[in-house]
Amino acid sequence: MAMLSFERKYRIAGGTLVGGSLFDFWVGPFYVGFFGVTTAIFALLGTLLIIYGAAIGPTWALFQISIDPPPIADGLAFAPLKHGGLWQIITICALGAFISWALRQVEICRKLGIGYHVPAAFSFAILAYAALNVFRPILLGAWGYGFPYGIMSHLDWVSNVGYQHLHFHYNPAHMIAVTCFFTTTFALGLHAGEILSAANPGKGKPVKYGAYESAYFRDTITYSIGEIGIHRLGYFLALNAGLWSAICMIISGPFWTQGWPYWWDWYLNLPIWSTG
Ligand code: 07D
Ligand code: 07D
Ligand code: 07D
Ligand code: 07D
Ligand code: BPH
Repeated sequence: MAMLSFERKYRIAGGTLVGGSLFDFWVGPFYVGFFGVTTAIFALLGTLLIIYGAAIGPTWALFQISIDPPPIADGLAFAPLKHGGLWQIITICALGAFISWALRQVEICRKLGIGYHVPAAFSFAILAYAALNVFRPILLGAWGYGFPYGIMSHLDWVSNVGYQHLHFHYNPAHMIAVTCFFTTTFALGLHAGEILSAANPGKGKPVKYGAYESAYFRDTITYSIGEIGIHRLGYFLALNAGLWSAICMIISGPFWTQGWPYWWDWYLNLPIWSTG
């Protein structure tokens, strides 16, 4: 693959967190690094274990393959390989691969001399995964509360856990998370549309720039958040989508055991309704 002259300039030694210059090289376009090696090991092992789990399981139908966690009765103990042990090792591999991937991103940032915003954002996705399959099961006392690794089976899990709380939409942290997801898409729709419209003004017309973009939003909604502002807003919304998702699940079970509609009883119990 052709290398940009810019890339040649920045492909320099140093900036690694671990391993010094040992893995400080590129293979084609890929930076390797110590954490590239650990990502590859965890990812390969985890994937092979999923394939092994499928091989000893009942089906090769892609959508039906499922590697299940141990039964809830087993608590937090190590499980036999065929009864949840595979799920436990795959979970360790998955966390190892995700965290290694984030640390490799940190090393790339250090080489480029840029901030750590991307790995910081990815760590919110890792947090959401860990909330579901590490923190929540530990708080509830059994690995069996984690979600299974299967395309359809993990959807069954989401639905089941939702209905265990009667009506999951009533979870207030879920509302905040959904609002953040909807608003992130909303903001990206506006921002991407705006940039594309300025870059594509029509055949023969000059490409437009920032002042036009701001003027468009001032005309439409009286206010433009600005060039840097829209990226700060997007970052804030996306990170909060991940954060409030993690929160909405950590509280479901460990801190609120009833159906979520009952949480709103505080509203019905406000003294204001019983006066007069
Ligand atoms: C587009 C980046 C690329 C990623 C892709 C996914 C695998 C799985 C493994 C066969 C946006 C690669 C897929 C590595 C192969 C085996 C064993 C990211 C993009 C293309 N889900 N989920 C999907 C995962 C959870 C939910 C699709 C992963 C939670 C719902 C895919 C995780 C809850 C729906 C998938 C995870 C949940 C899906 C598309 C981990 C709440 C759908 C994902 C590790 C978050 C949709 C059949 C996508 C679907 C879907 C993967 C966790 C809910 C299979 C890896 C438990 C409601 N999920 N998911 O585009 O079509 O992500 O399902 O946390 O409707 Mg899921
Ligand atoms: C419709 C908004 C249009 C807004 C307009 C503007 C004003 C002015 C003024 C502020 C489309 C209005 C402007 C009023 C205001 C001022 C000054 C946006 C619209 C024109 N689902 N589900 C979706 C997930 C489940 C169900 C879409 C996930 C359960 C139904 C999206 C999960 C069951 C419908 C989605 C999940 C269920 C949907 C929503 C997980 C419930 C829909 C986004 C993790 C038990 C809706 C077209 C959207 C749809 C829809 C996601 C679960 C039911 C893909 C992630 C299993 C009935 N779901 N869902 O559509 O498709 O935005 O609508 O479990 O109707 Mg779902
Ligand atoms: C932030 C742009 C500004 C918009 C704002 C919303 C009103 C309603 C009316 C009290 C991203 C203004 C609110 C005008 C006031 C009365 C009677 C956009 C931003 C500030 N929903 N929905 C919300 C609407 C649908 C679903 C919140 C509208 C479908 C789920 C808000 C429509 C389905 C959840 C809201 C619409 C669905 C919400 C935050 C129209 C599938 C939540 C919205 C006209 C899409 C979340 C309590 C947001 C929540 C939420 C408004 C349609 C599902 C009240 C106007 C029928 C699962 N919806 N919604 O951030 O907290 O949008 O609910 O189509 O969890 Mg909804
Ligand atoms: C967990 C993914 C992390 C991914 C990582 C990377 C690889 C590598 C390699 C491609 C967090 C993986 C990478 C494997 C791949 C290559 C090369 C992201 C994660 C680390 N809900 N709900 C959410 C809505 C309902 C329920 C979140 C909407 C029903 C439960 C979001 C609706 C009931 C859980 C959300 C709706 C219900 C959730 C998901 C509508 C079911 C969760 C986003 C419209 C009957 C989950 C932390 C997320 C959660 C979650 C949205 C409806 C139940 C806010 C829009 C009422 C049990 N719901 N939901 O978390 O919060 O992303 O998880 O009705 O567990 Mg909900
Ligand atoms: O590099 C990236 O993107 C190109 C990083 C990434 C990110 C980043 C990255 O920088 C950021 C900022 C985010 N994701 C942000 C977010 C959102 C907000 C915080 C949030 C909504 C989200 N990501 C969600 C998701 C989802 C959802 C919703 O389900 C998925 C599927 C992803 N993100 C996926 C990804 C990857 C494409 C990439 C990324 N987000 C991280 C790549 C990575 O970690 O690579 C190393 C690991 C492997 C190559 C494979 C590991 C294999 C395992 C060992 C075995 C599989 C186990 C797994 C648990 C099975 C699951 C089965 C399912 C059917 C349930």
